[in-house]
Amino acid sequence: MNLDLGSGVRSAISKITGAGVVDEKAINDLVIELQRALISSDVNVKLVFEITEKIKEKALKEKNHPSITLREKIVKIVYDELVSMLGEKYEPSIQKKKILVFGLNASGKTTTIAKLAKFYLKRGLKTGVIAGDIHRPAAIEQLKQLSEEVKCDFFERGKLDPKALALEGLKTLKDDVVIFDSAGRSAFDDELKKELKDIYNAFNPDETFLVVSADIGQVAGKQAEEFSKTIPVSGVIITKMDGSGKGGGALTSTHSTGSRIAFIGTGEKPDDLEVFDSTKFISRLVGYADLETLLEKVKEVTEEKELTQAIETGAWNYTTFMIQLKSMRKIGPMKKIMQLLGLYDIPEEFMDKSEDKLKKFEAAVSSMTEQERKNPAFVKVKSRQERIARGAGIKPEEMRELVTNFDRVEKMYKGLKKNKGMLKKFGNIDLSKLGGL
Ligand SMILES: Nc1nc2c(ncn2[C@@H]2O[C@H](COP(=O)(O)OP(=O)(O)O)[C@@H](O)[C@H]2O)c(=O)[nH]1
Ligand SMILES: [Mg+2]
Repeated sequence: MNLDLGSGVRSAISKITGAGVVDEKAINDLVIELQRALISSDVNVKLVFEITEKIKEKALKEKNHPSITLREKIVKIVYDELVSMLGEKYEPSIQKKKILVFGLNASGKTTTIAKLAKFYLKRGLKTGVIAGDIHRPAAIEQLKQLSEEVKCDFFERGKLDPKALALEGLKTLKDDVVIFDSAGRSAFDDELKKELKDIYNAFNPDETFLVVSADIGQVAGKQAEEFSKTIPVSGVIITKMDGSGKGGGALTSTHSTGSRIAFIGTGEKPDDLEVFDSTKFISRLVGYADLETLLEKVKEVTEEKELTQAIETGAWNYTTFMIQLKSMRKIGPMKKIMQLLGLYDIPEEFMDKSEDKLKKFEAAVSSMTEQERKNPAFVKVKSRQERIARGAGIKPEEMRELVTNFDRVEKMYKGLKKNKGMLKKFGNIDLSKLGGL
């Protein structure tokens, strides 16, 4: 099964956001789906069970904050646990420095160096690269071409010994940022270890980046561990995140073996590099720009359900009324829909409420007490209306207008309820899809 991690995680979360009731079964469904998504992205099975066990425990035991729904709470728990699997955000220092890049053959070192050069150039630092892969004939030419493409300085001395090359390169290049492209091997052997140590001592880098391809999944962590026994690894760069189904394994194993992820490569072009930020990464994986948007989304879903319930039962209160007003504002020409349904007696004033009036209504509803919102009868009391209007900063007649409108809507839906056929017709319409009408 080739399950993309993002869609797997989204599908898992939908077991909660889309569930009729959030009960133990819904939580189990979420956990099973999440396990499936993570394992198929090559995340270590033991780690997956640890994480999902924690999610389950917190989801069932942790108390709800009064203003957060159970759904929101669970989504947030999942989000937090996923973020914790990946470690902290990397913050690249924008200053003069020497960077040594290393890793096995074809992991993406040379491509990544062009990306890094572009990254620092864009931030106003003069950048140059040293062609240190002297074992593969085409490697020097590849780096030369890339450096022309990103417009950074380039240094090579053919097959000169890498130690001498590092020293000469540093003397010749007068750049703020100097990046050394080292040779890989097909495996991590003694020859490579010795060469890396020599370069490290001669070049004396401020940062050392190990490049691994996402394709190797969990092996990334082991590799980082091995390399760091030879020279310090200040950060791991995981390339080919765009094309691999094993990215989850590469990311989590790197963090769990004690290395930090510095950048990720997301394509072959010099711009396809991202500073690694676990929070942003997970937000995107989950499918939302940030958690606030996520929570907002969850809220909307819940509101939609409440609204449907109010429509079906005819039991309105000021909370559902407000949701109704907001959703109508999104839909636009509600009148047209109503007419299509054969409902002509919608109060004109209600349909044509201006933005301004809507805001006033919203202000009024928010200065009601919870009790008033749930029991519209309370709002009929004049002294209460006066208090609400004062709290909302609106005129008493505007407050009365709100109450009148509420009564009309309630009556309309009660009428609809009697006409079951019509209600069914109405219920079958997916309001969210009518935005373009
Ligand atoms: N799709 C994709 N391809 C990449 C990425 N990084 C590198 N590559 C490709 O991987 C191959 C090996 O890259 P190269 O930089 O030559 O690896 P090196 O041997 O470690 O220097 C090349 O075909 C690159 O275009 C990436 O982030 N995404
Ligand atoms: Mg190379």
